[in-house]
Amino acid sequence: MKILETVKNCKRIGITGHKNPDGDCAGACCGLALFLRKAMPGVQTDIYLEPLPEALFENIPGAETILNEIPAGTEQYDAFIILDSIPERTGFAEPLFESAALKVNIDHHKTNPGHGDVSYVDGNASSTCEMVYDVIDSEMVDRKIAQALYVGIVTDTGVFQYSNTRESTMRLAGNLISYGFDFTSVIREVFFERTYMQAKMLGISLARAERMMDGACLFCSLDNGTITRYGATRQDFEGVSAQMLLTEGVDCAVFIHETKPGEWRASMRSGNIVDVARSASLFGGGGHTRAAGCTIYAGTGTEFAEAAKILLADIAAQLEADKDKDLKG
Ligand SMILES: [Mn+2]
Repeated sequence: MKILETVKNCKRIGITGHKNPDGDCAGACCGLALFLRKAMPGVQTDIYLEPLPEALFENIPGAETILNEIPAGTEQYDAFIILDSIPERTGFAEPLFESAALKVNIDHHKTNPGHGDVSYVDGNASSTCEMVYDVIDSEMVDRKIAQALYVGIVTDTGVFQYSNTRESTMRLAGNLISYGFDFTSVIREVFFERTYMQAKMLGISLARAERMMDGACLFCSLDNGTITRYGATRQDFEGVSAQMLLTEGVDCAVFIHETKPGEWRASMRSGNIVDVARSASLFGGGGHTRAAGCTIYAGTGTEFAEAAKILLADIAAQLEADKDKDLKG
């Protein structure tokens, strides 16, 4: 797929990603928008996303042009592109996709069946940013586009440590840094640096985490009372499950926090065995084999405990099945 062919003759193009945008989603939206604005100068290209965390806003070129709401009187788009997401997860911009003349969907989540008139889904791609690089014309890439896409690759590969990192991912990253942006500070600010509140919430989560399944699973849940007492919000828990996974002997980390009363967000990471996308799908969630999430609606503590039991039973079953496989050689 080449995006310029797909959207040729379009005069108004809209782009969005998923709710609670991360580096890949925001980097892909901005990178693609910067390219389209350059390649199709007479065309209006708008980006719709929820407000970005500060580190992403500061490090993704083009982020200052993101619209956080639909301006009054916005007309139908000739083409509307959803990146790194399915339509249901896009949030406030979804009606713009539904009403667009041409609907395009580009995503690397293997659970996405593909939506719209033209879709490009590659579950093996490290990131949607890697796929965006594929669909744009490489000779038009500049330092800003390169940096936006680099942010997404760094985010979704955990700075090239996750198993979704391919040789082609490294080659592309090498190509992107040749445009000369300050990749050292990009990596630090986008991936490793935490806000004070994030550091605090990480500390609390790690202190409360419990080992299960002979130490192969690390589990932590925080209820809304605890979270509001500290004044934390969802973004303050970014990276907790990934950090939990770095504990010796752990193959699966499950971090669940109650975002608002009765609504629990589960974030899961795994090392080599557990397919957390499968476990997340039990509650209508999804993601990748090694990183996935879902939302659990449970009004009472008992309801939540029951739901958590179902999730953990699936993880235990997968670990058990792997053990059997080992025994059989
Ligand atoms: Mn992604």
